[in-house]
Amino acid sequence: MTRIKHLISTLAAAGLAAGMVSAAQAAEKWDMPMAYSATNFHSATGAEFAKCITTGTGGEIEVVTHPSGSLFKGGDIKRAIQTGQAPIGERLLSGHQNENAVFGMDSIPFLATSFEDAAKLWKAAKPTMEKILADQNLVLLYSVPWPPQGLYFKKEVNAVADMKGIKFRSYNNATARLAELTGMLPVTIEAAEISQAFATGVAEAMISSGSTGYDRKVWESLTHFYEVDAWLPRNYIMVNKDVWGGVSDANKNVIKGCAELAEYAGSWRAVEYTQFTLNGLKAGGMTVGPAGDSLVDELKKIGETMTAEWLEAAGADGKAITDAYKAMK
Ligand code: PCA
Repeated sequence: MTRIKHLISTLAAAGLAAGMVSAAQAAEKWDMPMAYSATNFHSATGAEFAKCITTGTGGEIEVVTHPSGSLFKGGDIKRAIQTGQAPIGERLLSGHQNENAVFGMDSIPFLATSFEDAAKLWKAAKPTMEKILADQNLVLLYSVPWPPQGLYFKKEVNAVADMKGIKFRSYNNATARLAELTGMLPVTIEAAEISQAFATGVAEAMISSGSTGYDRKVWESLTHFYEVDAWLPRNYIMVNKDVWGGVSDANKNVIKGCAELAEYAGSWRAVEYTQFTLNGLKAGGMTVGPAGDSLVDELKKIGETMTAEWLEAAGADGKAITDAYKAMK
C-alpha cells in the first residue's frame, strides 16, 4: 500500500509541475482503441488510466479511450499501433499467438489457474514480452488478467463426447485448438460480436470468463456455464515506440506511474468482478457451477497435449518462461 501512496504523491507532484508548463506546450491527443465493452472492468480501468495521464501531464497529453472495438476492431488494434495509426491501445495478449507462440503463454490449459499463479506467470514472462514487443516497435505499459476461463454451452455437458459438432466461438489459437481437440468446430469471433453470433446460431458455445458472458448477456442464448479455471488470459496496453520516444521524461514518469496504478487497480477489479459476474449469469437464468470431475479429467488430458504443442512452438523463450514460473511456485 505504501508503494501505491508514494506513486499517488509522485503523480500529484508531476501533475502540478506539468500543469505549470502546460500553457507553453501544445496539447497532444492520443486516441486509445480498446476491444471490449465500455462497462467491462478492463475498459473502466483504461478510462481511469487515460484520465490519470491527462490530469498528470497537465493536459499536455490527452488520452481518449474508444471501447467496444469502435475505433479499430480487436484484431486490428496491435497493427494500428505498430504502424502509428493510433499511438496507444489495448489488446488481448494471446490474440497474437499466430505471430509468435510466446504470446500464448497465458492460455496454456491448467498451467496457472488462480489470480496468484497468473501474476507469477506474468512476472516470469514480462521481460521476454517486453523484448518481443520492443522488436515490433511497441512499448508495454501495463497488463491486467481476465477472470478464470470456463465453458459456456446451450445444453448440459458432462463429457467431451457431448461437445461433438458444436460450433465453438474462439478468441485465439489456443481456444481454436481446444475446439479441435474436443471435436467442436471453431469459429473466431471478437467479444464485441458474440451476442449476435449466439443469437443467430453462428456459435453455440465458448470458453471465456464469467465477465465476458455477463458483459454480453449471453443468458439470452446460452444456458450453462461450467467453471473450469482453465487459464487466465491477459489484456495489455501498448504504446508506439516512436511516439513514446517523443514524450518528455517528466511525462514518461507520469505515464509509468499511471500504468502501475492501473495494473494494480485493474487486477483487483478482475478478482472482484469474478463472483459478481457469476452471480449475474445466475440471475440471468443460467446454470452456473464447477465442471464434473470426469469432464475435468478429460480436459486435463487435452491440456497436456496443448502444453506439449505450445512448448514445442514457443522454443527456448517458452521454456525459459515456464521454468522461471515453476521456480516461483
Ligand atoms: N474474455 C475475452 C478474452 C478472455 C475473456 O475472458 C473474450 O472472450 O474475448
